[in-house]
Amino acid sequence: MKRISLGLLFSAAIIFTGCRNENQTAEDRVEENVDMTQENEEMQAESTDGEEIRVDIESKSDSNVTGTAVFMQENGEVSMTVELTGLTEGTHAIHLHEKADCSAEDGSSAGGHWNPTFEDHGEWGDEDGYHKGDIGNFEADADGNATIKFSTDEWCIGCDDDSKNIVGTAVVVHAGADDYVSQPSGDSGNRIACGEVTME
Ligand SMILES: [Cu+2]
Ligand SMILES: [Zn+2]
Repeated sequence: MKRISLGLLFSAAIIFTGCRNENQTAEDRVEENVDMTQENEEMQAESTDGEEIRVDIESKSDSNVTGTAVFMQENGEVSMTVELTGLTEGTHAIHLHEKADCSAEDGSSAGGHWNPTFEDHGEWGDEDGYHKGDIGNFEADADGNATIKFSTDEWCIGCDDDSKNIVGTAVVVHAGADDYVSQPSGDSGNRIACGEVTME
């Protein structure tokens, strides 16, 4: 009998100590998470996973170009699908511009390229820099149609990080191709279509 109760007491002591240690570790973990949330912008981006924006793209500069853009955020990445009709066959540039304002007949109201990180214009991913709106060039087929797919973890939809949040920009399609070199916008010609990226 004596042996058993001693044994029980011993086990109870171990369990008690065990619990205390676990609690301390859990508290440490919570503190670590708070630090990471403050420093790690990607974790903030993940918090807007599931957000989706549908954009109507209207013609500009007397073009016949219309279409839609859909942006969706999943696993900290934003995917974009743009469908356009009414284009001339060949290469055209598409960018995000800095203002969700397509009111001007020539699309100039959308401002310059969206460039929240203050870099030079360039080809997406260029080590010498590029705008966060520098999506690049695409091809329209002989019928004037094009589907453009793009995805990146350098954007988010509505997160707190202004260097990633695409809400408040505009999708702009150009008459010509982006040369990826000319400043500040790649010499891409007239703005022939525009769509405001907003969360109504
Ligand atoms: Cu542009
Ligand atoms: Zn640019």
